[in-house]
Order: sequence, then structure tokens, then C-alpha cells
Amino acid sequence: MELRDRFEKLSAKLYGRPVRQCTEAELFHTLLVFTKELMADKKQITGERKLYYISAEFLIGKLLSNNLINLGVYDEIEKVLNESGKSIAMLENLEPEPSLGNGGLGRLAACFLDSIASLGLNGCGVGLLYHFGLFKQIFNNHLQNAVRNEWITDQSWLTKTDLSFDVKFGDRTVRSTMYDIDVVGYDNGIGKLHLFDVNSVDESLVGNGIDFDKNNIEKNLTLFLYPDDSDEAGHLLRIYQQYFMVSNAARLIIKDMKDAGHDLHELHKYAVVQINDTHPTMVIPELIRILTQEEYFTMDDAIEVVSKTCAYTNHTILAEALEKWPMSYLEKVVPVLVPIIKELNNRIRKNNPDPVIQIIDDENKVHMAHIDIHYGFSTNGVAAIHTDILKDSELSHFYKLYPERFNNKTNGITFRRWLLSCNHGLAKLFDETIGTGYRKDATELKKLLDHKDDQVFLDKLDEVKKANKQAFVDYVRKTEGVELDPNSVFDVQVKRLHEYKRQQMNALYIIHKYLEIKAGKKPETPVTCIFGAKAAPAYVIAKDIIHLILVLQEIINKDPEVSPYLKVLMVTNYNVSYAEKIIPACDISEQISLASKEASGTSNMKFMLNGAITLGTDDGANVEIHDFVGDENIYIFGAKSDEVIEHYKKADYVSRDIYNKSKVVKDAVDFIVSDKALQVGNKENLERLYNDIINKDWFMALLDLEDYIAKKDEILKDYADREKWKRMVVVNMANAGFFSSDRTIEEYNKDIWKLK
Ligand code: KOT
Repeated sequence: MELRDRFEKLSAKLYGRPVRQCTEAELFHTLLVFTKELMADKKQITGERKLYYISAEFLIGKLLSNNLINLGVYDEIEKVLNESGKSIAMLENLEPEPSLGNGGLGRLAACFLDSIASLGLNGCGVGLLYHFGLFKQIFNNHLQNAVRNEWITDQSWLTKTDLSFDVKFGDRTVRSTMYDIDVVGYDNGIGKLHLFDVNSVDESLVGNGIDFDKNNIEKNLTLFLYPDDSDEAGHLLRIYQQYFMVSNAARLIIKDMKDAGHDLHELHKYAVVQINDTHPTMVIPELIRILTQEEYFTMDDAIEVVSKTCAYTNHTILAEALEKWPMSYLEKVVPVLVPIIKELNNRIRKNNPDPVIQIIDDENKVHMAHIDIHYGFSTNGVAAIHTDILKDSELSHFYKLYPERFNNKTNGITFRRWLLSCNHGLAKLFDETIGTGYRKDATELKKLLDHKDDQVFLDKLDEVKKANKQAFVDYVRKTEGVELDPNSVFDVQVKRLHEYKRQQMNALYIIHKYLEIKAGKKPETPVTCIFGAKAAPAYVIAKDIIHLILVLQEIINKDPEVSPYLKVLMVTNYNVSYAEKIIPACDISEQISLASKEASGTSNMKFMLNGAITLGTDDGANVEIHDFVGDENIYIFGAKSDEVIEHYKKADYVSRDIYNKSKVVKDAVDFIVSDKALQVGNKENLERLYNDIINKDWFMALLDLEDYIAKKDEILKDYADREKWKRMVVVNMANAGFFSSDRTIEEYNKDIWKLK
């Protein structure tokens, strides 16, 4: 039967009406059921050896369009809907975005699931089913407010399974249930994302905001992703969550192995566990515990087989993100793991007493990453420079012990979502220009270089960008009530809010521009500075930076003297769906982290693929993008990572010196507490930020500010040279192929997982 007839038949069955007479809600449901039926026709990916990718976050985004694309029926369905005056985009508006992640780490896990299934590899994701996930952001009085984010409805992609386990904590036992989300491979079979929920969960524990009783573990365990951990109860809850996740994962692995008839002594032959940052680290002692206590393994045998099964990915060198749990917390939450962790520690200490490599330190804190490195067979960083920093400084003592365990896997993104799904215009132009081979082999994008001087192609490229900018302008008018100029340069910084990512430096540039315009220096090309970022609710300065940006938005956009040249927008509740709208519309990709601090970054790759030019520091994957496109096609500024690392070592960075020496810097910083700013914003927030910048500036925004201003002025000036710009865009898109997550996953598989 033709697809159209099947679809009509289904709408008749479900609603007794032809497609053209269905409401949008009815059609959405019909399409959901229809897509699930097509998915059921696909084969499940299997294999002798299986990967378990355990992660506290899977930022998967909406699934409808993506699943249709990966099933190869998007265009056909779109045609059927169009003929009835409907569109997939329209129906997709009705789909809630799963709220299962925070930023790059979670989105990477989602891209990896897509690539694993698309390459036909036998792997699954294992995580938690957060009912409210990461909070939903709203703005009131130029301040971020966090409210609960409901995303689970009865019309969702979740399937309840009958798999259920008891999880025993020190002070209570809870029961879990596993829910599955199917992951459709592109032109391939189906993989799985397994999400565990606690049966006793109680959503009514949460009121309007995101506050709840942190001690009621039975009811709160799977309510939120990364609940506010600014106090002890918050820390304990995170440990409860982590153990719940890995205990279920370990049970699942053991069950799979037994069902397949494998000898657990050969666990490492049939299973490989990828530990996504340290949140799932307790899977190591938990597997050892199960093998010794329930499967009669000797401790030696259990440690050996588990160590040969587990691999660890590090995603950050920020000290505050490296998890160290006080032993007393573990004694309370997971007393069964404590003797195992002590045994693991003793074995290291006996051989090598060097304090920097111990699992348990002198303060009786447990260093989770150290468990992973000592008792896993692989440790990888996520971009070349990041892995080098791990080897040379952050983890150098471990690298000396186990050089063969360290490896780099530069991150990647799935081109299905970040090109085919979010930028139909560009994908179509690529199809016409170089054929469709790039859809399976992203390196074929290189062929675009043959069209670098092809005027017809370059003009079409420009048309695509214009249309995407217009679509974004229309969306923002509707949702934010802000009017943007589609003819201005769209300069975009979208990512978690963190001082090391330096949104505050971007804000200082905006102030500088504003002051220039006020003084009569009008820029050649108008620019729109777009931000999207959530700040962790307990991260005070991050929320102050949001406040500053919203205050600037108010002052600048309402000033008729300035707004024709400069506008500011901080979008509300930035998430994957918003990213899919912003990225195709972007001209300048802001990747301005303090060198050495951004492990990789992945939006830099998405922007490059969608025809934006990078303005960035020599950090994370920017370094590799720079290598690919060459000096002429990227704008790099600021201190290098060696210099930054030196400053930290010598503790010789004094932001106030820079502030005192440079008038440009001083004027911009002073504006934060000027009468103008204080008329709109709050004294408390603005003064705190001002004081932090001149007295501390831990991530050295002032160090790079002048260089940043100069580079940004240069890139804005170059934008006016349209022909030069278009050629830069082509070079960037043509070189994006390396950053496909298919390449990344092939490398993980070749070097670490060895599936198939
Ligand atoms: C958060 C908490 C603890 C440990 C690590 C994190 C973390 C790291 N969250 N996101 N990251 C980012 O991971 C991305 C994927 O590898 C990187 O591209 C990015 O640079 C990290 O900041």
C-alpha cells in the first residue's frame, strides 16, 4: 500500500475522518502512531557484543521530524500533509521537547545514539527518566526564573517495559521501571535508549517553581536533572540519583549477559560500558559488588573483568565539575559500595603512595575520575587540545602510569538533525550541487570547494541564509515580541551560561559598541547580538550575567539612536528546538571561552555546517576547525591555552590592573553600574557582577577584551565584503565533514568498543 493510503487509513481508523478534515492535534497523534508503526517494521540492531552508553543526560530534542528523516519518508509525508493544507513543522509545534539534558554533554550523547544506530552498531543508551528534567526558563524583571518543565504526556515516544529492579540504598529500598525510547538509525535499524524511573515518584511534591522536599528520596528521585546542589541535601540527592542509574544499568547488563547465555567471566568480550563523565562512575564498584557477592567471583577476577569492560570519557577540566564525594555521603547512601571503593583504593595505595593519584584523599573524599582511570581500560578527552591538556597537566600523573589508556575522540554532531532536519533549504542546495552522497559520507562535503567561485551557487547560498534569517525574525516576533532586522548581521552565542564561556565578555563588547554609537560612531553594518543560555539556579554570578544582558536588551533596543545599528536579544528558554531555529540563521558563531577551559564545544561544529563563521579563541574543537579552514576563514583572538595555564600556576592575573590601564575596558565595565544601567536593572545584581569582574574575573574576560573588540570589529567589517564572506562560508561548510558524529563513533568503535 502506498504511504498516503496507509496514512489516510490510519486517520480514518483513529478519528473517522480523512486527513484534510482532522484537527492539528488529531493529525499530530495520527502521525505519531503512523511513525511508530513504520518503526515497528524496522529490524532491531543486534550483535554479539554490546555497548552500554551510560549517561546522566540525553538531550535528544523532539523526535518526530528526525524519525521521519531517518526512516526516509519525511518528504513523502510532508507532501501528503501539504496537500491537506498542513505541514510537519506545524504538527511538530505540538510535540513537547524531552527535557533530559543540560548542554553539550547531553546533546553529545544524543548525537552519539543517532550515529550508533545509523552505523548499525549494537549499542544502547542508559539513563534516567526525569519527569521535569532541566527547568524551564522564564524572565521576570530582567531576571531568570526557573519553573518546572513538564514534557511527559500520554502521547510520547516512551514505552513502558516490564523490566523492574530493586535498588537498595543504605536507608531505603526503591523499585525501578525501565522505559524505552526507540532510536531510528538513518537508513538502518532501531537502537534503544533505556530510561529508568522510580515507581514511587510523586510529581505533586513540586509546587509552581522547582522547590521540593529534598529528603523525600522515594518521591523525588527522578523528578529533576541536577537539582540544586548548593547544599548537603542536594549533594546527597545527586548520589542517590547516580547510584539508582548505575545499579539499574548493572542489573540490565548482567541480565542481558545471562539471557544470551554468556559466562560472566567473559563479560568484557560481550559488553562494553562507556562512562559519560563521572556521573555513572559507581557502575564500576557496583559491577564488582554484584560479581563478588552474587556470582561468587574472587575480588581479583571481578576487578579484572570489570576493568576490561569499562571506559571513561572526560568532558571538563574545571575543578568544580570534577566530582569528589565525601566518604560520609557514600556511607549514608551506598554503604554497600564503601568496602569495594576502599579495596580499590588500597590496591592503588599499596603500589603507589603518590597522593595525587589516590581514589580516597586525605580529607576522606572519593575522587570519582580516579576510579575510572585506574579501573577502566580507556580514558578519552573530547578534542585534541583537551586530550593534550589531560595528558600534559590535568591528568599527567595518570598519563605517566597508563599512557596506553589515554586517547582522543574529537566530538561530532549528527548531520541528520543539524543539517537535514533543521536546514531543509541548505540540504536541498547541497543535494543539487554535489549530490546526496554527503548524507552518508559527510566528507563528501569537500566537493563544495569546486563551487567556491560559482556565482550562481554562491547567490543561492545567500538566499538560503536570508530565508532562514527571515524565518527566525518571524518566530521571534511571535514568541518573544521582539522585532529584529533580517538585514543585520546575526551574531550568536548560545550555550549554558558559565563564566568560562564568557558571555560577560560579549556583553562588554555590546556596551562598548553602544557607547561608540552614542558618541556618534555608527557601524557600517547593523548587528544583532543573540544569546540563549540557562544558568544553574544556584549559580549567582551566572544569573547576574543574564540580568546584565536583559538590561542591555532593554536599554539598547528602546534607544532610537542606537537600535538601527545594534540590537540585543536573549531568547527565552533556549533548548534544542530553539537551537534548530537559531543555528541556520546565524552569521557569526561566538566561541569565546577562555583558552583551555572549553573541552570541545559542539555548537561551533553546528554553526560551521550551517554557514556561519567562527569568532573564537584557540580552545576546544575551535583549534581543529581552525586547522581545517585555515587562517583566512576563521577569526581567532585572545590568550593561548599555555599562557592561561601559566597565569593560573603563577596566580598572577589581576583584572583590576587591566581595568585601570585601558580606558576602553574601564568605560565598558563602569557602564554596568552607571545610572543608565541602574535605572533599568537591580543594584544588587549589577554591583555584584561589577565587583566580581574588577576584583576576581576568574575566567579572565578582561585579559582578552581588547583583542576581542578588535577581532569582532574586523569580522563585522569583512561581512560587508559579501563575495569574500560567501567564499569563507563555503570553505567552512566544505570542511565540516570531519565533525560528523559518524566519524567520532567510528573512532570510538575502532579504538574502544570494537563492536561488529
Ligand atoms: C558537567 C558537569 C560535570 C562534568 C562535566 C560536565 C559537562 C561538560 N557538561 N557539559 N560538558 C561539555 O561537554 C561537551 C561534550 O563533550 C563539550 O563539548 C563541552 O566543551 C563541555 O563543556
